[in-house]
Parts: sequence; structure tokens; C-alpha cells
Amino acid sequence: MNSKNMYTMIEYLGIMLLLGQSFCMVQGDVHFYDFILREKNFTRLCKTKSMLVVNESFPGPVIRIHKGDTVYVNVHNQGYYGITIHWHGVMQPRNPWSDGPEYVTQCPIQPGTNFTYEVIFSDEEGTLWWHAHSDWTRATVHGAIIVLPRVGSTYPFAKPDAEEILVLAAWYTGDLKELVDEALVTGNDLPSSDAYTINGEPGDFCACSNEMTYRWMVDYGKTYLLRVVNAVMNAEIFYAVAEHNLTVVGMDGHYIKPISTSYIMVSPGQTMDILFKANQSVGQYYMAVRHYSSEDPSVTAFDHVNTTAIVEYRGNYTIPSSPEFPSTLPSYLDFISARNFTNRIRSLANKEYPVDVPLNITKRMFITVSMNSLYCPTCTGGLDDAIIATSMNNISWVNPSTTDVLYAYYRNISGAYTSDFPDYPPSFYNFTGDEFSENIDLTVQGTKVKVLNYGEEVEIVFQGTSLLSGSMNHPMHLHGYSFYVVGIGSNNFDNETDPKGFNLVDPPEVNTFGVPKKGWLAIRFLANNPGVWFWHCHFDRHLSWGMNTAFIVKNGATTETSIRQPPVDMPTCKVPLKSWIRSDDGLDEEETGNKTKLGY
Ligand SMILES: *[C@@H]1O[C@H](CO)[C@@H](O)[C@H](O)[C@H]1NC(C)=O
Ligand SMILES: *[C@@H]1O[C@H](CO)[C@@H](O)[C@H](O)[C@H]1NC(C)=O
Ligand SMILES: *[C@@H]1O[C@H](CO)[C@@H](O)[C@H](O)[C@H]1NC(C)=O
Ligand SMILES: *[C@@H]1O[C@H](CO)[C@@H](O)[C@H](O)[C@H]1NC(C)=O
Ligand SMILES: *[C@@H]1O[C@H](CO)[C@@H](O)[C@H](O)[C@H]1NC(C)=O
Ligand SMILES: *[C@@H]1O[C@H](CO)[C@@H](O)[C@H](O)[C@H]1NC(C)=O
Ligand SMILES: *[C@@H]1O[C@H](CO)[C@@H](O)[C@H](O)[C@H]1NC(C)=O
Ligand SMILES: *[C@@H]1O[C@H](CO)[C@@H](O)[C@H](O)[C@H]1NC(C)=O
Ligand SMILES: *[C@@H]1O[C@H](CO)[C@@H](O)[C@H](O)[C@H]1NC(C)=O
Ligand SMILES: *[C@@H]1O[C@H](CO)[C@@H](O)[C@H](O)[C@H]1NC(C)=O
Ligand SMILES: *[C@@H]1O[C@H](CO)[C@@H](O)[C@H](O)[C@H]1NC(C)=O
Ligand SMILES: *[C@@H]1O[C@H](CO)[C@@H](O)[C@H](O)[C@H]1NC(C)=O
Ligand SMILES: [Cu+2]
Repeated sequence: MNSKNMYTMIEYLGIMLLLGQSFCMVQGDVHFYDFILREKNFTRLCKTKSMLVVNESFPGPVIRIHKGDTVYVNVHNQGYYGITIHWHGVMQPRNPWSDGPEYVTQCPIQPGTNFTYEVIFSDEEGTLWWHAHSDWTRATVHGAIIVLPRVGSTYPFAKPDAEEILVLAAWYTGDLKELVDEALVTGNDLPSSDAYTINGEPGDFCACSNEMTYRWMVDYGKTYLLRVVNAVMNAEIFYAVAEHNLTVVGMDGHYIKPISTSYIMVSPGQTMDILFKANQSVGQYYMAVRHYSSEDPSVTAFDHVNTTAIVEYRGNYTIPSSPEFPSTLPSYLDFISARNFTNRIRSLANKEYPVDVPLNITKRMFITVSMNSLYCPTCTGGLDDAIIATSMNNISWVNPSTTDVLYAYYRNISGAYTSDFPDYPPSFYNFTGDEFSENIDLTVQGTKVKVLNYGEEVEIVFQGTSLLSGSMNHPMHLHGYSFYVVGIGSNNFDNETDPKGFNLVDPPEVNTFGVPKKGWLAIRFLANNPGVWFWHCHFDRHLSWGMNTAFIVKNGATTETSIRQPPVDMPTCKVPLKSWIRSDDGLDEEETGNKTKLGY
């Protein structure tokens, strides 16, 4: 046996050993799904357009499994562009290979090819979702994931009689890819949606829509589990049902202390599990969705549509000329209602569902999340000599240009990224103030990641800024982990007094949570999942402008604490990679001139 064969043999044995171990660890079932990605025509708001969807459906198919199962999803790309899929909220222990964000953990699945994701479930239970993680394709490529309790166990509440999935999304009548590509090249504002949808339909208040309004049939007396997914691209959402209160019992794949409420506010990326009791007079009731804007009240360029679906009781009654609209649905700028709801979210934190908040913090980071400008004297977009950007600690993320970060890390290839994402912003100032020193809003681009040792107990305080009068909520999403929200507050974070108020008893455990407008958010997690994990604002417009970075969590000392082997058929990278580094090409002189105040 020559040395090459010997090596192969050892590698083979190693893989067998690994497989052996992982089979021992697999407690749940294994499922196989096929996703066929293809363009299809859809008609909404009186206009027909072709768009990319999975298996001809919008929203896409549901993945329904039990806690701890493993799912193989073979994604067949029959579209025109490369694409990736992310399994939002699935922690994927040791398996960043199947996480999905393009140019971070993989290169896109090219048209005409397929790639099988191995989606490994562990602690998650409740509702999650999957979505494309390439450009803005997630607008149409998304669907719900339902994680039922393990076989033989049950919910921490009376078993509901039935369940109902509600996927909230944004509808754009134009060709979204064209609109986004053009805006990114010119530095102009990114598009607003034309309506929101509930399970694919905008509802009775939208043109050419009332024939197709989504109807949900209920039986009087039954309790339903609503599984709500906010798949909207760029908006936090208020949701309510006329004459019916809601009991929120879960969020982001973890149970919470029940919240009885007449409305919810759900950020993009978040999912909620809600008990709904059909115990009002039999009849028909609207459920409604409305945009919540945390931006400056002068920003009015957002989707104002009142999206609806109908809750229809089965039975013999006179059908009303119009169902009742929920009077409890807050209005567009109702900051207090939004904050009031968010502040009530708490972990169950009991014996069966304990919390495990890191208490011995070994890594502290303080990170500003900000609207910025990026110097570009030749650009014609929104600002003088500059275009809009976003940043974290004043670094505006750009994807690597030769390969993805995970591949470069795993193969020790230099040049794709740097490991110097800073723990602090370059300067401290009155972040939530009204006046700023000149040019402090200028940011720089970079592909900087933060490297963490295995087992580090991490605390991050995200500080919102008011640069460019652009203070607003930023729903931050971390891949590969859930985190505890230990603190949330207004104004500048005070590192002496604010930590005294941290909730270490029953903080919510989530994967996406808003850094509040003119305020801060403190989170904690244990870095026990080795890999490359993207984190970013879940407003796609902010993601496109650079409010992103990645953690590299190093391997621990053992195989069980190290990244798994890559699949043999990872999509290969086509160099040079497409990137959102903005060029001076393709500028359109007509885009200059006076504008109404831009929304961010
Ligand atoms: C998607 O469509 C393919 C081809 O029709 C089918 O084999 C597959 O089972 C479908 N997948 C889902 C999740 O429905
Ligand atoms: C899709 O719609 C476009 C026009 O909106 C039309 O030209 C095209 O033929 C349609 N394609 C299919 C497959 O129906
Ligand atoms: C999936 O891709 C593999 C190559 O990675 C190829 O051998 C196989 O035929 C493809 N399957 C389908 C159904 O296209
Ligand atoms: C909903 O809850 C509020 C506050 O607890 C209560 O005032 C209201 O009557 C409830 N509405 C319904 C329809 O049960
Ligand atoms: C309907 O159910 C809710 C939740 O269980 C309860 O709070 C409310 O009082 C009930 N209302 C009626 C009219 O029975
Ligand atoms: C949605 O409903 C609110 C409250 O009734 C109303 O003020 C608003 O104008 C409606 N939006 C649209 C686009 O009609
Ligand atoms: C519905 O109610 C009406 C009036 O109460 C009655 O005449 C009719 O027979 C009922 N229909 C059914 C199917 O029960
Ligand atoms: C906010 O919540 C408090 C109690 O937590 C309540 O007193 C107040 O009325 C609520 N405000 C709104 C606008 O709902
Ligand atoms: C806290 O972390 C430090 C550094 O890793 C370690 O030396 C110390 O033993 C830890 N303390 C506790 C109570 O776990
Ligand atoms: C920051 O700016 C706000 C708004 O102008 C002001 O109210 C606050 O006092 C300032 N804070 C500090 C520490 O200067
Ligand atoms: C607390 O914040 C101040 C700036 O406001 C900074 O100088 C100091 O280093 C911070 N302390 C810690 C422990 O981060
Ligand atoms: C831009 O709009 C402002 C406010 O409407 C107006 O005062 C100003 O004259 C406009 N400037 C140009 C160049 O049109
Ligand atoms: Cu944001």
C-alpha cells in the first residue's frame, strides 16, 4: 500500500468512525424532500409576472418533522440564476456546510444542477422556516418548517385541536431582481413592496384580489395552533384577528410564557406559535396585517396596504356583507404598542424547559448598527458624493470575491476575508443624539469576521445609532445559534448601570430580535457550535447595504466539538464571484434631482 492509498484508507476509516458517531447521536427520524426551483407565472394586483418558486407554490412546501429529526432536502435549480437555501433557526450542530448564505458558507447552486442539504434538528421545537439566501430571491422562495414535539412527548399546553400555518410575505408587482440590481448599482433606494400577503394572497382591500382572499375555516369551540412566519422582506408587521384575542406560546422554535394579547408585532425572520380559540359568535372575521414603521415619521414611502384573510366559522348563519375588521390592529407608527408587546416576551424557564444563560462572560462585544454613507463621488444615488450604506462597528460587509468564507477557512486559503472585525466601534459618541460631527456617518467596506474560541461565553450589546436621521429597529439574526435576549433599553447603553437590570432569569431564547430604535439590545450565547455563522439585519435592504458579518467559531478539542466533514458535492465557486461592491457603471443621470425623504 503506497502512502496515498494509506492516507485514503485512514480518511475512509475516519469517515466511517464519524458516521458511526453521528448515527449513535441521531435519535430522530430521517426524512427526504425534493425542492424543484423553477419560474412560474403568478397574477396578483391585476398583473402577471414570472417568479422563482419551489414546486410551483407561493409560499413553498411545508417541512413537517419531529424534534431531533434530520432532513435531507435535494434542491434542484431549474431557474436562471445561482441560488442557495437557508434553514432559518435550525442550529445545524457542527454542520455549517448546509446553512446556506451565499458566499458565506457556500457558493450558489448553479442552474441545471442540484445540491442536497442535510438539515440537522436538535433543540428546536415549534415553527421555523426556510428561505433562499441569495440576493432578494427569498421574497418568493420560502416556506414553513414545523417541528412537532418528539414522539411520545407533548406541548407545554393542552394539545390544540388543529393547526394553521400563516406565512406573511411581501408582494412586488415589478421584476424584483431588475429593481434591486439597478438600485444597488446606482446607489438609489431599494424597492418597497406593493402589498403584503397572507399565505400568498393580499386580500379584499387590494385590486383584483377578493376572489382569491385566503379563507380559513374553523369550528366553533376548537382551539387552534397558529404558526406565523414573517417572511416579509423589509418590514416589521402588526397582526390581529377581529374579536379574538391571541395567546402567544412560542417564538423562533422555543416556547415562551403565554402572552394573552389582542395583536402581535413580529419582525422579519421571526416565527410565532399562537393559540387561537374559536369561541366568538359563529360568523366571519378578518385577520389583518399592517406595516409597522419604526422610522422617522417623515418617512412615508412604505407599503400602507391593509392585507387581510378571513376566519370563517363553519355553520348556518347569515353571511355578513363584509367581515368585521380588527379594531385592535395598531397603526403604522404605533411604537408604544410594538414595544409593549415585545417587552412581554419571556422564556418558559421551568423545570422541563430550563434556561441556560451564560453567566461567566469571556467575550464582550459592543457593536453599533447604523445607517451610513459610503464615499462615491461619481454615484448619483440619494446623497451628495455618496451612496447609502449600513454597517456594524462601521464596517460595511461585502461578500468575498474569490470563494466563500467557510471554504476559505476550512481549506486555509488566505485573501478571502480578514479576522479583524472589531469588538468596539472606532469611536464613542452620543449614538442616539440629534447632532453629529461631520463625516462620522462615513463607513468603509470590508470582509471582516470575528473569530471565537470554542466554548466562549459571549455577550454582545448592539447599539442603534441615529446617523442620517436613520434610527429604527434592526431585527438582528444569528445563524447557527439561538441567543438569549438579556437586556433591551433606550438611548446609549451605559456599561455601568444597564447590566444591573439584565434579565438572567427568564430571557427569551430566539434567533432574531430587534435592536430598538434609538436604543440598544444585549444578547448572550455559548459559542459551542463550531463553524462559520453569518449574522445580519433581517431587513433585506440593510443586508444588501452591508449590515452583516460572520462569526468563525473554532473547533473544540474533540471530534464531537469540531466541524463535520464537508459533503463531497458542495457547489463550486465560479470566479470572479458576483458581488454587491458597487461600481460606477450603469449610472442613470435621470435618477438625480430632488427626492422625497428616503426610507431606509
Ligand atoms: C416537489 O415536486 C417534486 C416533483 O413533482 C416531487 O417529487 C416532490 O415530492 C415535491 N416536493 C414537495 C416537498 O412537495
Ligand atoms: C407568463 O406571463 C407572460 C406575460 O406576463 C407571458 O408572456 C408568458 O407567456 C407567460 N408564461 C407562461 C408559461 O404562461
Ligand atoms: C443531481 O446532481 C448529481 C450531481 O451532483 C447528478 O448526478 C444527478 O443526476 C442530479 N440529479 C437530478 C435528479 O438532477
Ligand atoms: C381581549 O383581551 C382584552 C384584555 O384582556 C379584553 O379587554 C377583551 O375583552 C378581550 N377580547 C376578547 C374578544 O376576548
Ligand atoms: C374565548 O377564549 C378565550 C381564550 O381562552 C377566553 O379568554 C375568552 O374569555 C373566551 N370568550 C368567550 C366569549 O368564551
Ligand atoms: C388601512 O386602514 C387604515 C385604518 O382603517 C386606513 O387609515 C388606511 O388608509 C388604510 N390603508 C389603505 C392603503 O387603504
Ligand atoms: C339554516 O338556518 C335556517 C334558519 O334558521 C333554516 O331554515 C335552515 O334549514 C338551516 N339550514 C341548515 C342546513 O341547517
Ligand atoms: C403598555 O403596557 C402597559 C402595561 O405593561 C399598559 O399599562 C399600557 O396601557 C400599555 N400601553 C399600550 C399603548 O398598550
Ligand atoms: C469563568 O471563565 C474563566 C475564563 O475562562 C475561567 O477561568 C473561570 O474558571 C470561569 N468561572 C466559572 C465560575 O466558571
Ligand atoms: C444625546 O443626545 C440626546 C438627544 O439630543 C440628548 O437628549 C442626550 O442628553 C445626549 N446624551 C448625552 C450623553 O450627551
Ligand atoms: C464602558 O464604556 C466606556 C465608554 O463609554 C469605555 O471607555 C469603557 O472601556 C467601557 N467599559 C467596558 C468594561 O467595556
Ligand atoms: C427640493 O425640494 C425642496 C422641498 O420640497 C424645495 O424647497 C427645493 O427647492 C427643491 N430643490 C430642487 C432643486 O428642486
Ligand atoms: Cu436593519
